[in-house]
Amino acid sequence: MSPRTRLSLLLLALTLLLAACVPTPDAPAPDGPALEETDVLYLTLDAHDIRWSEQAFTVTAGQPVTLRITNAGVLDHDFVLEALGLEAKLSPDQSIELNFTFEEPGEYEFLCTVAGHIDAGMVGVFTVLPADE
Ligand SMILES: [Cu+2]
Repeated sequence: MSPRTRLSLLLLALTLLLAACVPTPDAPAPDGPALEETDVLYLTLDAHDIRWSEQAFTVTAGQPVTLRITNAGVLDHDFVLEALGLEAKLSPDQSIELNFTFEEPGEYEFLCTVAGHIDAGMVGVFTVLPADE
């Protein structure tokens, strides 16, 4: 093996070694704020014609909630949680995500205000438990 070939092989080996050290793009992110996302409570709610898929949720005061609402019906619906000032209209097939936190324990009603839909049963309740329990 000539000295020149030997040098080439050495450079090749070094290149491969360096390539192995470069982090891949999908490597896990270092510890950070992302960890706190595990504290979020993910809930789903579907609007059908004419009822909610769920009529009762239980959450804890101070716990961040992400509620994904999908209009699975053919009528327009809306979601109103008056206690938190939340209002969202949903066309058929539309999905939305609402992020909110109940600060105080209690019972909080949610409903669909489209005419006749409350009477049909599009009303439900969040029961919020004290954080200490
Ligand atoms: Cu409705």
